[in-house]
Amino acid sequence: MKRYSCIVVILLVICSCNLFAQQHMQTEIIGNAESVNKQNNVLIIKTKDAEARMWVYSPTIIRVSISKEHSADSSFAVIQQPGDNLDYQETADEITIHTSALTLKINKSPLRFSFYTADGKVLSEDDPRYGTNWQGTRVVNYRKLYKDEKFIGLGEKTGNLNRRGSSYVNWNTDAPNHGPTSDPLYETFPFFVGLHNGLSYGLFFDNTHKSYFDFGASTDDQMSWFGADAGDMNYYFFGAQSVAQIIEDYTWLTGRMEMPPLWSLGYQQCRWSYMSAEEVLGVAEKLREDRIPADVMYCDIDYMDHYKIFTWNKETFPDPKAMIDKLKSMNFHLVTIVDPGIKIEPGYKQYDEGVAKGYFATYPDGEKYIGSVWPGRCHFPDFTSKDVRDWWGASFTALTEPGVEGFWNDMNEPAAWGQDIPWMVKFGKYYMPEIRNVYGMQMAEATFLGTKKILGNKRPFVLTRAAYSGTQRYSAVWTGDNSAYDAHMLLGQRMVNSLGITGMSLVGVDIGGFSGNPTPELMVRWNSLGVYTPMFRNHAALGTSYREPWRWGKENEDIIRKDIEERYKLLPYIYSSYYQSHQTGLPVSRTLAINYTQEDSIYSERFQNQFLFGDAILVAPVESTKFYEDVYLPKGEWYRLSSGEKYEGGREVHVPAPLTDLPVFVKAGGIITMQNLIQSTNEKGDGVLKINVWYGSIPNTFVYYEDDGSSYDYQQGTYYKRKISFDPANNEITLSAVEGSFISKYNKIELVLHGFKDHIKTFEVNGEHVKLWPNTENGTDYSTFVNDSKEIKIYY
Ligand code: MIG
Repeated sequence: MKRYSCIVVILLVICSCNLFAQQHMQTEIIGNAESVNKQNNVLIIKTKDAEARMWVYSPTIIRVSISKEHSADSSFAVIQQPGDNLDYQETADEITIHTSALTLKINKSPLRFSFYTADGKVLSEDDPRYGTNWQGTRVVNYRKLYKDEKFIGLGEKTGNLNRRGSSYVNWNTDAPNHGPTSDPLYETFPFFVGLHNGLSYGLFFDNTHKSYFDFGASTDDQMSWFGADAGDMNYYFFGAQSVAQIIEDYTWLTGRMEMPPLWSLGYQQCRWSYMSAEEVLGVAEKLREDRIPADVMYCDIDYMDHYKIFTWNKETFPDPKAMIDKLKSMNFHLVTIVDPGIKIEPGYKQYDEGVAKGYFATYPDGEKYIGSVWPGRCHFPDFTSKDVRDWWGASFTALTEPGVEGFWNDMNEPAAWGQDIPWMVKFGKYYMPEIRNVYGMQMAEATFLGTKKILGNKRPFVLTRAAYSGTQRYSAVWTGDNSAYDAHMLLGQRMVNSLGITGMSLVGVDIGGFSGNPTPELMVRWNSLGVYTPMFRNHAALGTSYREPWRWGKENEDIIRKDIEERYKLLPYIYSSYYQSHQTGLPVSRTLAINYTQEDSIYSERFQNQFLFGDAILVAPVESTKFYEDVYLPKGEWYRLSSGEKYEGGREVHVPAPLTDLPVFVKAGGIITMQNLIQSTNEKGDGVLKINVWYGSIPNTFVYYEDDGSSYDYQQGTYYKRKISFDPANNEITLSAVEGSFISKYNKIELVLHGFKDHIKTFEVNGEHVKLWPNTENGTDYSTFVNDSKEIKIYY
């Protein structure tokens, strides 16, 4: 009884304190410009209580940072510096910053910011009444909302492609049972693209605190707003006039992915958990035996000794090196999981070292924070410190020495049972609320840079669950614990497409659904979609039914095999698409909003899951219970990949969608490089590169890219790159001279022409008549010639 009354008293005190705080939590408005001055490349405007700073990063990127204190100015996401020039004009009422592409008009009283194109069209403006202000430590920006305005982006978020009328919170969270509307999830990407009046702009709110985005959901559709619990109103405004260019600018600012190891693009087999070396090897052997192409096996948490990171269970995995050698001899690579929590156990290396060096998160008085996760009671490394990251990175020798090449970072929201690490816990100089959203990214950075160093000239593969803007520099992501039902499969696809807008190209979902048990139909359908998912991984939770391809009966296994085979045939195209991500930031899976921004139908709930896979392929996801589907084909002409059937776009079509044939289309003029079947990316294959071109009336180009798929030599020019151009007006297909010093593994080229029949008059390769063969099976025409590195001109 005494104890209870004590609690009641404490509660009363807390409540009244809260009331008191609320009464005194005023809305502070930003006020008027009182002074304006330029210091080098930054324009500084002071109001009574705040200060706004502006920098020009490029003609299409202007940064605005409004603060009451402007202490340290650092970013986890941004890797660029502002330009060294800034032009502005000042009148009695207004200050104007101009670039060749963008105008920022700043109203002085009250201080408001509005962005225009260079020719004066409104892109986006502060709400004239409220603009930026504070409520306590919370900083908020209210913006005008235009009648026709749509919003896309925010990365891994549930809900619709068009985020108008929805609101979201960024607070990295372990969300094991999330559904199609849950929020927040594991990752934070505070970047969105606004679209209205045929115009586009992007906005990146670089603030790591818990943040909020409301696209008219809670304002009677009068304003949109975003803000954070604390920190500065610090945003980058992007004014490029295409979604693709905005993505290019955003990834210029926050970085792009390196070339991934080719093996990571093959089929990946995972499960929580394959419990022993025997089981891992058994699954790998069965994949080979059944001739299911595959490249990757995983070890989930049970390979460890009592879940202690950087250890192996001596009973179930007695000789990791022997196991991995065996896997390698079968052309498999191994990925192992690591969690951040370090078990409290004197004598355990990482625990002893971490304690000795003070590498763990603490309470304000220096006492080490303890949270419980899989290993039991744990401490958590402070990944915001470079020393800690280096230490963590170097610890991977325990995994790399026996031969692990892929590193899966889980539970890094960070998750601990109870899911609410107290706010007063400190990571170096940061309190929990400021660091939570970047913790996973910092762990991924440590893992990537550490393993890269250990592996020498070999590319590591890193996969992380939690992330923040910029994570594409270090790691792939997956969408966490999804569930085995159709709506979740479709949600996953939207999240993959949305992550692409925010710079994450190498993205996967658990094919088959992590929680629950898929029906055979769902498994088959989801696997067929997995072919066109940037990272293709089959994974399942502890206690669920087994998901491997042979678990579904012979007939279904045959469909699954055929689909995985298609993935392997497409790898020369997929790998080139990753080169595009590496070069420009454009993702491999692209919401149609990137290329067909102005076609309204693509935002409808019926078609919003569709996407382009690379430049030329359009995929329409279909539930496992439907065998016909309505598909919206954007303007232009399209061919069904499986049948060659031609469709006029700019309209919806009703097409068959049996489990054996997901609706996949190729754009007229599309160029797709393929290879003949291999069982793993380690296999050399038959040396034939198939260049497929689908006839169309509009010229097109494709950059074909190849390198050794595993080293960093490409950064020194050891790659093979050529531009393939299709020019229907001149009846020409040209392969430019090869750039780079890499020798292609394909010594022959097979050119496959789809739908060209009526347009072929002759067939010449570099001026010489060459035989063109009709393929009666699929109606294409093909010809084979030597893969010469000089320019190759084909005339038909
Ligand atoms: O508390 O390592 O999302 O992919 O299989 C669950 C076990 C921990 C969550 C991951 C999931 C993984 C599982 N992990």
